[in-house]
Amino acid sequence: TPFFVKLEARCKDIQSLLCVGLDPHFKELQLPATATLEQQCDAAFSFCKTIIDATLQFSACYKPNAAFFEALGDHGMITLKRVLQEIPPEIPVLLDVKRGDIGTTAAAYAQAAFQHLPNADAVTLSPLMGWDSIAPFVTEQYSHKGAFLLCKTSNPGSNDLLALNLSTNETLFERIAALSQQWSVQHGASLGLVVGATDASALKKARMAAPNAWILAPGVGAQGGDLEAALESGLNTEASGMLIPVSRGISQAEHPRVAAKELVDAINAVRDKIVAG
Ligand code: OMP
Repeated sequence: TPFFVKLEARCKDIQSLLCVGLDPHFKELQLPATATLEQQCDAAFSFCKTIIDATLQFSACYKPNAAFFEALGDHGMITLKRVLQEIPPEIPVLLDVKRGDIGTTAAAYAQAAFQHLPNADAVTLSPLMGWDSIAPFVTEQYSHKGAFLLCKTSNPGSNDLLALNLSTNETLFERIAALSQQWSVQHGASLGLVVGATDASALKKARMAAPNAWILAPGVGAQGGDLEAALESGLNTEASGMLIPVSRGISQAEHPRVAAKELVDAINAVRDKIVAG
């Protein structure tokens, strides 16, 4: 099944655009500073499993960030694999790796993601090196996989480069949005965009440049993004086409299940308002 077909089916099935982040920050594992790597891996696994179990019925997609597992060394990758095995097969998994390199190297990164973690359905990528750096993740043997391209990220530094004006009278991030649509059509690739929920105006512009793209909009919760404004700017004409990833906003809540449900309800309230016109 192509990635976006699987994602759309899941979103419809449970009426949710919430993407639950699995980011086992060391600080959240409640371990002493002297904990061994093995203890950290065990705690990271339990942390993720607790979040998965609490949010199963609300999660359209899970997004583990590979950084927190790579930080745990050899055993970290095994831990990541174990975490992915806890996710039921009908729920898409977006592996957050933010790769971007020349084609041959990108092919090795694609293998690292999809060969060794077969439950990963899609990845995050930096598009700044162009189509040949993206192709290995979403064509040929991986043509059923998906990729979200960093377009206008949620962090303050995203204005340093991504918001610059080009001589073509558009910003760099708008060019990325338009290019991703072009690549999707030209190569039959499943490409979405990452546009931070911290910048509603950028979301509006990215949506205009890529009317059909799935947009992943991080920044709700710990980074202070305005959920309603983000949705109003980024949803497509069918009040869909957007995933809201939340990591700390769920993991640090007193009751992750309640936090996830409240997020889904808040998202759907905006969607209903849009549908009602
Ligand atoms: P919280 O702020 O705790 O919800 O975590 C945000 C997650 O989304 C982290 O895993 C980030 O790496 C990721 N993220 C951003 O915060 N900003 C971006 O622009 C892009 C991503 C991402 O690609 O997911």
